Amino acid sequence: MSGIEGKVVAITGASSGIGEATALLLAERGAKIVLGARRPERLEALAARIEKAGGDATWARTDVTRREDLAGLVKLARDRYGKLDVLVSNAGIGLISRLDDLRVEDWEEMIDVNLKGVLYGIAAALPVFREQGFGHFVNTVSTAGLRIVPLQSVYAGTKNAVRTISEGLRQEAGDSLRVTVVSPGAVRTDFAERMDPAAKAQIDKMMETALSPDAVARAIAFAIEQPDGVDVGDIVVRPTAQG
Ligand code: NJP
Repeated sequence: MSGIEGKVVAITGASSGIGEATALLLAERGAKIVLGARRPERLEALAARIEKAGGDATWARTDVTRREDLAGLVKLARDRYGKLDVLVSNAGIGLISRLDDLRVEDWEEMIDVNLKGVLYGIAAALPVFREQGFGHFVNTVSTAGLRIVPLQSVYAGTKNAVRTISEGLRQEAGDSLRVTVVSPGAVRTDFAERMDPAAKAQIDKMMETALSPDAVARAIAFAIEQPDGVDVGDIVVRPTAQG
């Protein structure tokens, strides 16, 4: 199937920022949306907003650090809509800091959410995509992995691990599945909220020229709307002002 109309798209990290903007854009263009994140009240409100605008959405509380939650999200898509066309693994956290600070728990949390969370999504969706004979993985990575800067090394490492795994997945996927990584630059979202003050200062500076999350949503839509045989592998969307 080409285009976006009628596609069933599950999105992790759908409760805010890029995930929320992607859900709204794809729903507006006729996709059926399966929303996942940990804050149910936000998912419920977003699903209601989509339905009020004439779209179709459902949701499930999904913590991507729990493998069974990803399995549940994929199952919800199939139970409710009969298939899953696209899994957008977008949930991510950026607990950036200097390595000297030894914030080992933050490192582990980023590995659990940004890396293992994507792997659990692959584990949940790949058998389904194989059985269906079609499917598309879209993974949100980062320009932090393209231009490595201080404070962001562990975050960038998790994102580049996903970049590497996505390329391996693409090569193993064969001719019926698609794999896309999207690297946002600075985007105005809640992303920096949990950062410590020194790290937040670095990000706040970048936020002065940050993009609206819609810019990344449009890139994701571009990858999804391509005809079946066209696999958009890698998209970088950054502000023109970003160095
Ligand atoms: O940030 P934010 P973005 N299980 O904080 C969810 C990447 N990125 O939209 O669970 C499930 O508004 C959280 O939901 P909740 C970034 O690395 C961004 O900017 O309800 N979900 C929320 O919906 C990330 O991969 C920038 O708290 C979990 C979402 O993740 C993606 O863009 C730059 C979760 C985060 O939304 C979206 O982030 C860049 C869990 N355990 C890459 N933990 C940027 N904004 O500048 C968190 O290069 N979430």
